[in-house]
Amino acid sequence: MQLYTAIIFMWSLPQGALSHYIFHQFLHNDTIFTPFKYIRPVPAETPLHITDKNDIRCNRAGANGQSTNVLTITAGDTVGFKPTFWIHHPGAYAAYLSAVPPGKTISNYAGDGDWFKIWEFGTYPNLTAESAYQQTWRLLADPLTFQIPTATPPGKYLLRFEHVALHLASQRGGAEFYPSCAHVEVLNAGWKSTGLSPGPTARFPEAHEAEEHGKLVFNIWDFDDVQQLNSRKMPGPQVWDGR
Ligand SMILES: [Cu+2]
Repeated sequence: MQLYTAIIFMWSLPQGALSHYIFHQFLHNDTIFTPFKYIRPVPAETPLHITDKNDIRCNRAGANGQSTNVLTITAGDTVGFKPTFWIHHPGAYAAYLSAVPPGKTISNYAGDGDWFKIWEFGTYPNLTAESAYQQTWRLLADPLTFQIPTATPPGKYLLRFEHVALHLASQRGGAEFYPSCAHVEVLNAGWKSTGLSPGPTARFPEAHEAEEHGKLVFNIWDFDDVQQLNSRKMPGPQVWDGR
């Protein structure tokens, strides 16, 4: 109980009292790259709020693209994002792809097009009201890794990683966003079009602005609501099923 109280206190500290974090290192299979290699630069660790509008796409200046590095990867590969500091805010994680539209380059694409979700992570499974918080939320300094779906159409994409911190989300505007965008070109030799585009898709910040109660305005300190997050009431659209 003492640890529980200490953690709540820490999460409740005013901004600036404790470092926040950003996701600044990209991972591909067994390699972790240097900060901002393949990831658009992020100028500060300060979290974003829904009022930050278009910056929610790729984090402040990153929305306009500055990195010229594009990493070539293959559908099915493992990729990941590593934070600058241990993640101390409970919340949800997701990764999205958005194809660079015709007439744009990967560097000048602002991320204002359609995104489809390829991965998400909420709480660890089998949550009970008695679970310790470390066993409920993923709160580590390790990279978060996931797979590029094997059915991903080949092409150049912005790969958007997002952590939505929910510790202050019991009030509208309280959710904190920690997005980062990587530049990737996905190869997929065996790919055949099904005639369908990956989806459902969403746009940012519109998707998050429209999230109803229980997704972004959400009291994680109410265990009944935590149970709902555990049952996949996640921010953003459904994960693409790969078809
Ligand atoms: Cu913080």
